[in-house]
Amino acid sequence: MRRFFSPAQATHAPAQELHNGAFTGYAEKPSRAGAILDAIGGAEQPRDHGIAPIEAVHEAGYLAFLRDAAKLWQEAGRPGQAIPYAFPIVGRRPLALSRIDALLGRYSLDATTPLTRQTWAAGYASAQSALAATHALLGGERAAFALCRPPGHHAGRDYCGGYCHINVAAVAAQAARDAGCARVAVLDIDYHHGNGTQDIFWDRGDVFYVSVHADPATDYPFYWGHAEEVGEGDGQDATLNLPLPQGTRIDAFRAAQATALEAIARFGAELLVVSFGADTWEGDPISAFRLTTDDYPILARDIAKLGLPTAIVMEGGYAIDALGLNVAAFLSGFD
Ligand code: OKP
Ligand code: ZN
Repeated sequence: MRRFFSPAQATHAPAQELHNGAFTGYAEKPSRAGAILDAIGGAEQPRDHGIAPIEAVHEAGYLAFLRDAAKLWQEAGRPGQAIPYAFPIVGRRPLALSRIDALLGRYSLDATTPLTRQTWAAGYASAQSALAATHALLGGERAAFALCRPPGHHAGRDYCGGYCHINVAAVAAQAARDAGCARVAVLDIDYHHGNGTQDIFWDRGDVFYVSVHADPATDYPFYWGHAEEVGEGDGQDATLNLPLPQGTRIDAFRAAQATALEAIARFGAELLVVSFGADTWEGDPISAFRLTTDDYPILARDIAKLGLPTAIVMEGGYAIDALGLNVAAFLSGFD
């Protein structure tokens, strides 16, 4: 399987994140990428498909913010990484904002996604890896892997959060649509619900979003991913949420994924994007499912049986010592 990664993706390295009321080391470390590369035998550097496919799923003002935030933070005399602390909760009227703290709150879902001088370049490169995987499929490959770090599924059209800035799965899905695939599906099997991807395609009937994830009653992102969220307007029933309790093991996870796969087949997708997180693994430091390394090829083979061209984009997975093996195990299921 072709695999894509750009070295620029490793440059985003926040020092700390806010966790349970105190600062701890940032979980979404650059070394995640190295661990995966070692286990899968390296990757090709993606060709640059430019900014247009990113602008197709993100608001221009948000992208400008991502580009400028760390500079504005520095110009305000602040050391280190930019972090928001005040948020214009749902319903605030649009305002012309200039102060960095106002911008950070406007364009952030949470306070656990610090921005650095390298964030934009890393996020942009991560999206290029996702685009390279999509174009490999359009060129005839059955499956391709984008080692997308930073991840993307928590980022919406105009907000970052959950370690995500550019929604790489959405960029990949939209690129497939723009290349002529009439119907595209995104299957999200990261531990966390992909609120950003859901939001981006919420009212669209051409991209089906289905997620198997930890129940938002107990887990981040809390405000999205409940079973009753099914999309609206043209997107009515083009969103499917399958939340599972903490402690979930392979049998229940596989059954939920089977429900997701049946729905994707019924939808009539021509191309599939898989948001893959290895944070469903039993030893993940921030998650609470109980999948084992040997479970990943089983899940992957079930997906491969759909017979759709499949772009696998990396999302979470924070047990770095096991991460490479878990990703390699998942990819092996597509051989
Ligand atoms: C990103 B992905 C822990 C607080 C929770 C957000 C989790 C983001 C997960 N410090 N932080 O879906 O794996
Ligand atoms: Zn996750």
